Amino acid sequence: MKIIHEQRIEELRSEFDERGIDALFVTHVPHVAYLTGFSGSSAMLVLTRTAAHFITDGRYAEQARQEITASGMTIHIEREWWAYIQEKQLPEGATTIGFEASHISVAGAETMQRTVEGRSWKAITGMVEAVVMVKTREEVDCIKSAAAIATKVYDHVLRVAKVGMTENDIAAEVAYVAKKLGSEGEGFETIVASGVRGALPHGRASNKAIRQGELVTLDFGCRVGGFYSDVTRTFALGEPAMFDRAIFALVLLANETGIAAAQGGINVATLDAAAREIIKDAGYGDDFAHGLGHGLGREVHEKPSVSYRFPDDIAPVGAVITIEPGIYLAERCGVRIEDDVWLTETGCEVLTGAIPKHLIVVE
Ligand SMILES: [Mn+2]
Repeated sequence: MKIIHEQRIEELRSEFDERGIDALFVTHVPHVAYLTGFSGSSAMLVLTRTAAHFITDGRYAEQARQEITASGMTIHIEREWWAYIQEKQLPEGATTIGFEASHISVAGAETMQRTVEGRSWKAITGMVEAVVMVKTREEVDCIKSAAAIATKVYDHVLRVAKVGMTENDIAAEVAYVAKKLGSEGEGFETIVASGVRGALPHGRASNKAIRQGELVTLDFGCRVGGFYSDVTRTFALGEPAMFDRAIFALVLLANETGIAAAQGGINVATLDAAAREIIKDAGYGDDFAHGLGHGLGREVHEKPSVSYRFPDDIAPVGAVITIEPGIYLAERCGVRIEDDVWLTETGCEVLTGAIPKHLIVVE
């Protein structure tokens, strides 16, 4: 991993001229992790053309020394980062400093610019994102391990689910089993949306009891080595209505069509359209009210956003993205089916392929 951290830093430096900067402050902690391997929750990086300074506080001193292996990286342990940077006159020799405009508060940026004196500033967006979008095999192996846990969790849910259980009961099983199987954390609150609540794309589990014949949409994340899997499956408790089955079949076809179209270098709006067309053609275009997917890695939602909203964006070879079409029908039902895929030159590797996605009817 040492090599990849150094490569990513070199890639960032190679864009300094184009961006009009001669130093970069990386303040988004997941980005710091992608560039250094550091797994703690508080750190920043100061990059110049020739130097790399990693700054964390005393809680992480030992961890930083263990985890940071990139050569040429100086570790600093300090609590008041801006004052320290000013005192040490970092970044050495830089006149224009780029900072991650999407990852610093207005108050934080004001303090930074007031404390670090005598430099000019440039708000930077999307620069680190573009570099860390491309995942290494080791990183993808972590997502695969997280997906393997998800496979077992879903199998467990199908074995214990029964009519009369609440959505919270299901969410509790997911949390318990995932943790027992080695998941480091959930990443987001587990979504369990049954029956009419299925119409809420982000319906957090509630105290609603699940009734006979209802569809249940389960969306949950597991984490291994700092990397997430993000999976949605829809199953039925007892035989569902023919109509619900038809909606399910449509979403499954859209999911499979999206996966078949997924390929490194594809325009995200084109990929979104491939799956969306299936749902649109059937007359449910307005009921699929979100993008097809999103990048996945150290964060549950990363770039690229796989959506019609970003017609200029490309999903590069090496990106891990989700493919998650859904149909949400108010006062009726909802279905979403989500897989995680790693984009290659010729197509994609499905990382969640072991998790059954045909309509399972739990009796
Ligand atoms: Mn997702």
